[in-house]
Amino acid sequence: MSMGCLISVEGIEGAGKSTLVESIAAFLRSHDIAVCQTREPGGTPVAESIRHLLLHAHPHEPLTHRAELLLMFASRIQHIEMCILPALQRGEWVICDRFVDASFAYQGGGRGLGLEQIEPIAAWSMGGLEPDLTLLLDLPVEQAMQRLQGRHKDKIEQESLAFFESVRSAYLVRAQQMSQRFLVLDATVSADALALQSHEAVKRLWASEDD
Ligand code: Z5A
Repeated sequence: MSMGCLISVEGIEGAGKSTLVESIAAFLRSHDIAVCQTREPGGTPVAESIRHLLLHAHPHEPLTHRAELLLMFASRIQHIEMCILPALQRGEWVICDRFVDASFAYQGGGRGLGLEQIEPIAAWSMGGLEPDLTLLLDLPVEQAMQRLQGRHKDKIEQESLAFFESVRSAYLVRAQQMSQRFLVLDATVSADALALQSHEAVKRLWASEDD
């Protein structure tokens, strides 16, 4: 049996990732492709427990930036080994709402941790795994905030506009550096238009797999 493909969807909060992940999964299923739909941080029971630790502030002690980075990767290792790799080996297509690039954007760009600190941890944790396709939903921060008005915010979502500007820039830099697997999409358009563009990219990926 041939290995499945790994697709990640990235962007700042409110960019429309979860909406798009649902649409891609439904699109693949409608073509009889087995799908594993998942997210980070999280995706397995243990990784979801780490997510809870990451997104809910402790009343008496802040999480340090380096502890946050290592917890993101602890959750990712658990997710890769217990969920993603087994699914790929079963031939399923894995659609992941955020993946490794989020650590470079949020902990690198947002928190200001140096790439020289993140890169070796990523290399050690991922064992050579990387997405076949990464869809980056790019949206001005103010517009993303408007979409989320009135919603309860978790710990990271309470950060400043400047924090999210840095995250957005770091994503765009990474997309330029890894242009062979990134597709940057203008996320100001409607969810339907975004879905159409993404389905075309997914079709190109499966055509290249068939070659
Ligand atoms: N994090 C990290 O720091 N480091 C890491 O390595 C990883 C994560 C993996 C949890 O992420 C936090 O973890 C996140 C980064 C950090 N914190 N922040 N910020 P998450 O993915 O669980 O949470 P999120 O990014 O905050 O997701 P979200 O707020 O749900 O946003 P979204 O999934 O991108 O958007 P959505 O839910 O699809 O849509 C939001 C609203 O906009 C909704 O009302 C939709 O109906 C609407 N929408 C969607 N698409 C459109 C379009 N195209 N036009 C108009 N309106 C739209």
